[in-house]
Amino acid sequence: MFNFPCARWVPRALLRRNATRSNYTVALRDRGAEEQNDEVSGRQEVALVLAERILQGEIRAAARLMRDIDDGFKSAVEELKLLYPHTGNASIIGITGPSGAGKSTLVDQLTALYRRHEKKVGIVAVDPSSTFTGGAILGDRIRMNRHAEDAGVFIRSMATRGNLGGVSRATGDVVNVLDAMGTDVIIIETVGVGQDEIDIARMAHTTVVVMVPGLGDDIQAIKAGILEIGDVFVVNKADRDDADHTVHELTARLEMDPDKDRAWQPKVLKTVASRNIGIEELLGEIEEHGAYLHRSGMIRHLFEEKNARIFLELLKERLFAEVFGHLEVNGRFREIMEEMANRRKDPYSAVEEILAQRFGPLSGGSASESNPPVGARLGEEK
Ligand SMILES: Nc1nc2c(ncn2[C@@H]2O[C@H](COP(=O)(O)OP(=O)(O)OP(=O)(O)O)[C@@H](O)[C@H]2O)c(=O)[nH]1
Ligand SMILES: [Mg+2]
Repeated sequence: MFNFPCARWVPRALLRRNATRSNYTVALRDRGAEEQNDEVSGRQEVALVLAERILQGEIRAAARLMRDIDDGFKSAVEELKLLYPHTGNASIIGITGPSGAGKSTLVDQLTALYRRHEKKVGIVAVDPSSTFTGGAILGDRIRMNRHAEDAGVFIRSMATRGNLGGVSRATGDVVNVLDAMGTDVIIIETVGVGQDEIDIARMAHTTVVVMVPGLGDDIQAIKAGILEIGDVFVVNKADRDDADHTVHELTARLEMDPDKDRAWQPKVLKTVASRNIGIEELLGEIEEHGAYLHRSGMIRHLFEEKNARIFLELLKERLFAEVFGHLEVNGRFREIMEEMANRRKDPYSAVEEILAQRFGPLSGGSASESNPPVGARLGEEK
């Protein structure tokens, strides 16, 4: 029922010890050799130098760490700890919108433009609804093919896997790897439908919501959430007749926003991504929003919110794993389920007992009364 990834947890002290022993000969082995020598100790030594290599901008090391993140290897966490001090420099742009709206085409064009400005670009294409071999992801790769040979562009696809913390955490980790590697601009593409996508969009400093003509008639049906997260709106496929109608509808809908007096007023732009029309204006508006974030101090607020979210999520996850792991191993979970089924134990007392056993007497009586769960509080923030 509960699936914890079978990660190879490596004690930190051990990693440190190996740190002094390891050298670049180990690091420079190719992937095949690394896999053959995939004993826990072998992987640690290789893993250990990944962060160093990433900080020197080595793409292959970054790709390797991203695979480890995807596979849920806990050694990846050690690398992420080393990289964290070097993050916080990249501009992070989220591109979201319905399937087939032309997001990847837009990302491809934006990337070409950023490259002309000599910016290093990282692209993370996330498809939470697809399995790993999803065609959409392959499509993303193909559409961005022209950047494949460019060392200044790094493309990574993410899908829902058995990750601890889910696709949104893994995406955040991948973004941090790119950031630490010295990537100037990181573009995250998601299909904007569910909570996962909204969580991912909240990682971005600037979120671009992509719509297409025809959605205009249906605009009431567009999830309010999507409108709230947009800093810039794009009506792509503006080569179609009804583009102006959609722009009009979207603008009207944004004006109904109760927060419309906020300092940043999202604009609605038109693009024809497939013909590279409107891309410079879009990039200009993204930069304008970035400048606004810095000018107004909002960027600090974004970082604080993001940091709080990540910290609380991790804390929740680790506490849960810490407590539940024991319960499952010693069979206590089963017993509690039986006691509850027989009405001999209520869930409130069961949880309080378990927590008291693990952490000592609880302060302030029932946790559920005095302290709303962190997740609930976090959810209320927005
Ligand atoms: N007519 C027209 N077609 C476009 C435009 N932009 C993209 N397309 C086409 O629309 C199709 C979908 O484009 P993608 O870039 O893959 O769209 P996407 O939003 O990334 O799709 P998913 O990742 O599957 O959600 C492709 O066939 C593109 O060539 C445009 O401005 N006009
Ligand atoms: Mg796409």
